[in-house]
Amino acid sequence: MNKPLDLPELDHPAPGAVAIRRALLNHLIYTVGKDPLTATDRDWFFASAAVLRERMIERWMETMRSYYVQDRKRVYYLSMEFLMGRSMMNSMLNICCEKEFQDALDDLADAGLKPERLREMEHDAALGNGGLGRLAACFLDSMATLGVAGYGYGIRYEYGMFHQSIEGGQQVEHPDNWLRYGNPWEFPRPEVLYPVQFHGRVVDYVDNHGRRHSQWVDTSEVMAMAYDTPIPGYATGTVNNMRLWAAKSSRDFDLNYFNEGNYIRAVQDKNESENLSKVLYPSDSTEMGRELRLKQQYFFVSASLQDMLYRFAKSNLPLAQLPQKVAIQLNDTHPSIGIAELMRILLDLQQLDWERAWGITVRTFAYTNHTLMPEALETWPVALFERVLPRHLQIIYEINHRFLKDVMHRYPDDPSLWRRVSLIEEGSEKRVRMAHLAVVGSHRVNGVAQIHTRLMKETIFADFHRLWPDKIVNMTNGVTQRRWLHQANPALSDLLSSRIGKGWLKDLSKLRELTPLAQDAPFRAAFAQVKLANKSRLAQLILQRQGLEVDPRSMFDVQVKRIHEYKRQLLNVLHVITLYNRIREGADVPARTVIFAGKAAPAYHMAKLVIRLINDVADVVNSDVQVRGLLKVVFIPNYDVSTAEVIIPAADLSEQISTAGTEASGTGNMKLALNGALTIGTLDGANVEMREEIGAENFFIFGLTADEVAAQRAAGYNPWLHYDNDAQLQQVLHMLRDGYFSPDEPGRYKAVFDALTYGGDRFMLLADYALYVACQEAVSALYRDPEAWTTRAILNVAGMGKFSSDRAIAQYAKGIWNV
Ligand code: 4GP
Repeated sequence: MNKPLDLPELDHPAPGAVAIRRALLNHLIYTVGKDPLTATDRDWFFASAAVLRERMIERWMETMRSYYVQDRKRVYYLSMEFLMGRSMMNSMLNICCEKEFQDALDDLADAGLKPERLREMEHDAALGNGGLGRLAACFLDSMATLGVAGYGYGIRYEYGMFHQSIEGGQQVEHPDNWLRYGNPWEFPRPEVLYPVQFHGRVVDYVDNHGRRHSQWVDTSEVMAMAYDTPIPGYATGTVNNMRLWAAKSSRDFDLNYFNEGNYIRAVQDKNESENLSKVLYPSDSTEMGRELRLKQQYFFVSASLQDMLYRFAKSNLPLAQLPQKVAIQLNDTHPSIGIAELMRILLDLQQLDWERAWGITVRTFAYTNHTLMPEALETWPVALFERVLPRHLQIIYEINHRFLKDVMHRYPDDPSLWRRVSLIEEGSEKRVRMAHLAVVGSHRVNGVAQIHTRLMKETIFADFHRLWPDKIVNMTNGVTQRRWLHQANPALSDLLSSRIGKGWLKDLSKLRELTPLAQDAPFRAAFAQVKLANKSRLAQLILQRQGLEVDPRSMFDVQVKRIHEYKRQLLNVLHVITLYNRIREGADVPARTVIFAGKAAPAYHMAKLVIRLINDVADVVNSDVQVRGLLKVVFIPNYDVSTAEVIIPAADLSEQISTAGTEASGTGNMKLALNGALTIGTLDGANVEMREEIGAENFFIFGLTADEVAAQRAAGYNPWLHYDNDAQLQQVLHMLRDGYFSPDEPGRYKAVFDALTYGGDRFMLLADYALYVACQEAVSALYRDPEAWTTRAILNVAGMGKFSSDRAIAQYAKGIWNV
């Protein structure tokens, strides 16, 4: 039982802290329904959320009202994923004066409240897989901060990204029942309800004026119900909205069944339609050709478009003006069915003619591509489309017909071009190419880093680039410094602000002012002190979660991201084994703790095998006395936004080692550098631009360039050449092949050996291995000189000003949305 308490008595209350304290108690009692005497940590969390929410609501309403009154152009960010993480600290910063809230919480300690425990009570909102979903969350934060009238639209999955545990070294997936205790940030809107149709058939008819029309009939319906979450901007009154859709059955009582007395069947059907928003598909950068996935896409896009058009209708403007009032951003191809859906609405429901409908559609939509990997470009079997969305298939055929007519007109002698750009892939099974639909139906297509945009123009979208040289543009990614520096790393935030003021929170380019401080010894000492404290915090977490002791003075070498072959966690492992062998041979190297974290798609066998390998290597290395504490390997389970907030501020070295030309941008690379980690990486994605900003002398680059990778592939890359000429590499590969790390099952990693050799080494690990190992030696050498290391770490932070999502959003606003 907690101690009884007297109402507000603060020693030196910050203004407002008293009121917050009172509000906390009030909400604990009247909203949560708990006596302070028996309140749990979770009760206090819900009380805190209620207080913060309350303070957001008026500004939220005021913001929505002002958009309406000013008739602002709206930006709709359509995304299958929003990886929000926790919201409490963010709301505190953006809404409520953090300091006062903290004071109020601290003052309630004698009432049993433990501020640090309270934070942990919040379940991550993990409605996303990785970079794409987290980018959407950063963008919402920046749109609100910049006062862009931006709305996030997506799906309210009942189960988010699976929870990962490691059992016997292997990934095991568990459902993420994130709504179990309720979600205090959302507002259910049972009255905001739209029907979404599926299946059925198309009938044609002729109207009184002799014009032909189509109608989609005999469909089955699912209802989409809105849940709204306020998105507060930083240091502004703006509070935007994220609206997520949940599927509800359209018939709580199907009369037919009811009459038959088949009550159970009626309820069963209801559950089936509600399955639509049940679970997030847990694969990133890979196509998921499942019917449920296509239905999820159409479900949320249809509801979102109905909602936008309802809002637009209130302005009483003609539909021709839609592009002046509405910008729709497609976060990857996942929502690109929206192009066909808007056409259907304009043609079939609004009875516009094709040209006008098409003009409106193209000027409204824009599409962001997040990956060049061919297996990530979604295609759907025509047969599936025909069954689920027959009218949309017709419209896509018509779009394609008109588009190809134009292409044939311009390039009459190039039938292979017609085939390449067609929205329909011909073959044993005809398929709809969603990326082509997205490119053809958008006025702008953007990549997410300069090199990615260049490669888009040269490879996957080269033909489209020839057709429309102005359509493809670059919008380099960014991250929000409020979450990824200020919140995740409060000590560094305080240190920076003490020297350059707090302006960087709103204008990250201010970080440049840190440059001279790299030469200031006391500042360096303070900076190093903060890093060490963050490393100790992470060491604590590792000890708690894994019972493993790591030394905060060792170099924290970090690779945290989804597990994917192209990201080359395996190359990192090859280096770890190399280092292990050298240490056993007596080499003297600075101590390292190599930290991995990340989830593998449940059906991605090679990625799961890599997780197991990391854990097996960790077992061997961590228990080998000959290693003398010079090397530790850790796999931290269940990487999510909240875990990232602890790991990233503690990193010394950031591993960004994808095969050049495969990582579209990366955003973890930005978060790590922003927190003072030095990068070891390839010239891939945003690494290229980060190096430009930070200075090549402060950045560890190795390996083939994207052009060299392409050239070697074209010439017929042969991994055996590297194998034959490198004894050290052979030793490492043989240890894998022969079961050194899996004595209980010697053949366990034979498949890994085979993939790197006989299998052709798709991601060219062997080509980069020697350069990577040499570069790691340079890293180790620098780490031996702490002053030099810290100098460079500070210069890394100083160079990160460009990589704020505020800058990215400002560029979208100007270059794409015209707001
Ligand atoms: C990711 C890309 O892999 C990453 O390079 C990029 O930084 C991020 O999108 C945001 O643009 N892609 C995905 C995905 O997460 O699911 O395709």
